[in-house]
Amino acid sequence: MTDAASLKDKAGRAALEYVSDGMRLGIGTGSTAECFVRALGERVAGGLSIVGVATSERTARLCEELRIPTASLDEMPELDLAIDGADEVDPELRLIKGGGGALLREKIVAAAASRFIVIADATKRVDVLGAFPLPIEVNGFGLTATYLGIRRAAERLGLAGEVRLRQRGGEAFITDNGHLILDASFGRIPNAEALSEALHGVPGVVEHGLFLGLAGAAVIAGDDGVEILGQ
Ligand code: ABF
Repeated sequence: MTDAASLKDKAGRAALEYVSDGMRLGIGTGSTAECFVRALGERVAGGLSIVGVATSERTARLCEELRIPTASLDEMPELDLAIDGADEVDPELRLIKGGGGALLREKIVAAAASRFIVIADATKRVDVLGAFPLPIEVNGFGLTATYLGIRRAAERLGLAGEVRLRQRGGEAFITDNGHLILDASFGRIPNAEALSEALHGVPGVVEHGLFLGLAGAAVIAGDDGVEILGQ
């Protein structure tokens, strides 16, 4: 049985196949994305010429440490490729992301790229999204009102479950964008598109972790090797 860390590394390294000289690259957050960044750093040290846009302060620091050239999305608003991890991947490449708290910048960067490729170990593959609690980034003003709006929107779709404020070290987790995150344990989400639309209609919701119609392919590393979903 291959351990998760080596599967993440395998997925991260396999994604290098999609990177070519001169690319404008969206670079994701999380441990699998970190494997990709470290492998990318080796290639940059070997002469690969790319410029990256980081999706979190943490990723930006790692790129700086590895001497990977970066720019802001404002400086480079059109990207050739984005590579990022995920918490769940379904057969149609719908994703749940945001376990790392970077979903807002990750979604903006993924949408700014001509091609978005997900990297993950095989444990992230699901038939139907929802076992992983859905991260919802909220403004924080009138938090309870937003919470109630989220619950009502979900209930109208037949979804219910605990919606918890994400904490870190006993304090509310604050995203790089100064927002809060509510993690919604709705269970199986049979119609992710309907839930996505409903959540975007709740005042106070800034963004959520359903990434729909964004990923063109997924590089999935399992015990039997690396599988490519999509193209
Ligand atoms: C980030 O990576 C998040 O969107 C996602 O939650 C996380 C997955 O983390 P890991 O790769 O560490 O499993 O992109």
